[in-house]
Amino acid sequence: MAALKWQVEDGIAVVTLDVAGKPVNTISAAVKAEFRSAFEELAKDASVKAVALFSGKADNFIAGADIEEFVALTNAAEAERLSAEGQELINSVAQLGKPIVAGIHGACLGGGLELALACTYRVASDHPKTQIGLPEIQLGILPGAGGCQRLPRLIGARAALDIILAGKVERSAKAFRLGIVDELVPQAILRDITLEAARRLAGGWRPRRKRPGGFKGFLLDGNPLGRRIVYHFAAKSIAAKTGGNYPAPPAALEAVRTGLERGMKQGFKREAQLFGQLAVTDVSRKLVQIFFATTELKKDRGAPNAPPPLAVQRLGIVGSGFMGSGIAGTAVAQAGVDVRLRDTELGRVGAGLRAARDILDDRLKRRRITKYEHTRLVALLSGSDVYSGFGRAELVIEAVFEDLQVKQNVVHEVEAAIGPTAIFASNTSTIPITRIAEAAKRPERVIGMHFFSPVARMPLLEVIPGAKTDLETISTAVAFGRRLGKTAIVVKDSPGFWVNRILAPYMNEAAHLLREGASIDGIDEVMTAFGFPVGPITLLDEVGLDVAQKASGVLFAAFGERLTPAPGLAELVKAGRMGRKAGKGFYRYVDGKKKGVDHSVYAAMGVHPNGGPRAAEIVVRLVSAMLNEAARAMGEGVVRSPRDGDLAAIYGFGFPPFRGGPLRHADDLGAARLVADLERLAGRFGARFAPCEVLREQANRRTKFYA
Ligand code: 3H9
Repeated sequence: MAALKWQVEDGIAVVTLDVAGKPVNTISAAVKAEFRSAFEELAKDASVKAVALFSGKADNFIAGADIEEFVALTNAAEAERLSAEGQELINSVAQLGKPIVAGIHGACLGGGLELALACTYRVASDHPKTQIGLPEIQLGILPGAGGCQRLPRLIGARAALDIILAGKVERSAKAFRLGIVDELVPQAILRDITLEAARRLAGGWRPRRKRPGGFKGFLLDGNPLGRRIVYHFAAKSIAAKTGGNYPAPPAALEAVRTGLERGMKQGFKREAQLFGQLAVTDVSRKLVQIFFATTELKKDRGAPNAPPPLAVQRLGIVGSGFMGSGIAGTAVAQAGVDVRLRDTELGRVGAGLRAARDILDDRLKRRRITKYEHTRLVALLSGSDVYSGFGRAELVIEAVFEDLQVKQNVVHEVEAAIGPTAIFASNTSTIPITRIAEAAKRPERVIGMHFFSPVARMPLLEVIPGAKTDLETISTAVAFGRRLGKTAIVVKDSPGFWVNRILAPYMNEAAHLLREGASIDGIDEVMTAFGFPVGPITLLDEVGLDVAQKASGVLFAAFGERLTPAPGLAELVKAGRMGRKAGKGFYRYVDGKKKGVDHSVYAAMGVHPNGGPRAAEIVVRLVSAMLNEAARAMGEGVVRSPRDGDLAAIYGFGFPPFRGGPLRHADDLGAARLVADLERLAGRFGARFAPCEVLREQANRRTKFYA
């Protein structure tokens, strides 16, 4: 079926793109061919004075080039050709000789925005679903259909690089402020305003654009000398953010720079060459795998044959501390549900509500929501020191003190207050859900929802069914987590679940390295160079040393010697060094900002930095410890698939995405090599490195996690 249709109304050709059988419009080879012939005809048709381009999808304009098509490419030359063809098509739009107006509602991304940028005028709906941007960098490529040329010319080098180099996607209001779209209108009048603009353009009117940015913009964007400063700082920022692990941002900078300094033609050529090189890199392949794995997960209900989820409109939260208030604020901000927060004292309830409101205030400040939305959402937050209002909640999440007895008491109290089908979720990080559910009258409605801190920012949610949890409870917890914007991964009810389990040996090993004379910042630097957003010692400070200590105690009790708690940690916790939240941990914190290493920690731990093991050994020990535990836990079915294990590690603690996740990385290293490394390490450091059965078997049979 044709994806493009058009009819001519009063001299305006109204073109609609609607790729049949797909939830979103993408630009595939077939769609390109249709565009080409359509635009040829429109150019020739004398009755057509202007064109208005719309999408036929309810909430999507164009999601970009078809990613499936470029992952099928096998060499750089083919990929370069794909980019050049994309540029040609979009150039033919720009050179149609008749004005074209894009009426944008829904995601307008990648190649979709590149097409819109070639139009004469852009009108966008102010709907939250209208997201505009160039996310290519997130896939390890660059905007390869002219985006690196047209966006800087439209909004200036600085603003364009800000979007291109980070792969940013903005709401339409921001895109309007930046000058990417010319008009911002309510969705209801998008069509009329777009057609009106087309009519005015047909009558000879031309838009006058003043580039935003004022005099500073002129100094930096408007002349070659100023732009050199912009390129210099962009290159510095790329190096700091990517540590040289991602080739796409420097390549995109080069494509932009070539175009601005040597002209569009040279710019297009370089853009296509660089696109070609990037599209076949291992980094891009890994990032694309993550995109498809994440997309696939969105459709997963969390268990085979799980029924549709319950619709959650009212949420009860017990415990108004840091986690409870974080969940409350996030639930209101993301899902717009009614939240009732309950704690034992009204003072605590008030503090929790204020903290939840802070999340909404922050969104308002960053212009993610309007004042009107803010007022509406704040009104959804309420609290009490009793369970009033819980009777109407479909879901209750507890975030009280991490103690089995306390949690069981809460189950008891909550069950007395809620309806018979309501679900009780525990935000525990260490206590088995099945034990918590032992106190429940309806254990089938009890589940774990392990959020990470700070809730508003951390993208992962571990969903943990207990032994008796029913399927609807699982699908409801998963679906609600997704509504909160989280990547929800179902994990087995076993100690540490997935994330804390595979982090434990990694954190412990970091403490062993400190004992052997490695420095705090030395370890962190080596691991950020490996690709983690922060090193293991900073991570300990972020998580809280007391929290880490508690988790490692639980894991030791469950798994014994190989997860013996990190040496020296207990002394630090005793001395009140809990990490960032206490203002002191391994690093110093002033007004919430991380300062340098607190050198007195070495003495407190009774260790002396003396250079310690070499960087390569630090990496091998830390990474092998984690991969070994991940393989073992995978073998025990702690996660349902390698996909889930990898996504949880990437979203949970930032396992380097360009390495694809711990299990994908283990596959890349190969089980035989990993086993050999682990045996060598076990020989030197003891049984904690003994390779697990899963890896041994893979080495023997030459198998992998991913087929
Ligand atoms: C590009 O444009 C390169 C150019 O610069 C140069 C070229 C020369 N391709 O996420 P959803 C599928 S690179 C193929 O669940 P949502 C997706 O896999 C591209 N398929 O929906 C899923 O398939 P299925 C730059 C795509 O409403 C279905 O659509 N663009 C593509 O939650 C529904 O997806 C991007 O990186 C695609 N481009 O979110 C944008 N996009 O049903 C990537 C989607 O079979 N896409 N699919 O499982 C997104 O960010 C989200 O999908 C979007 C919708 C926000 C659009």
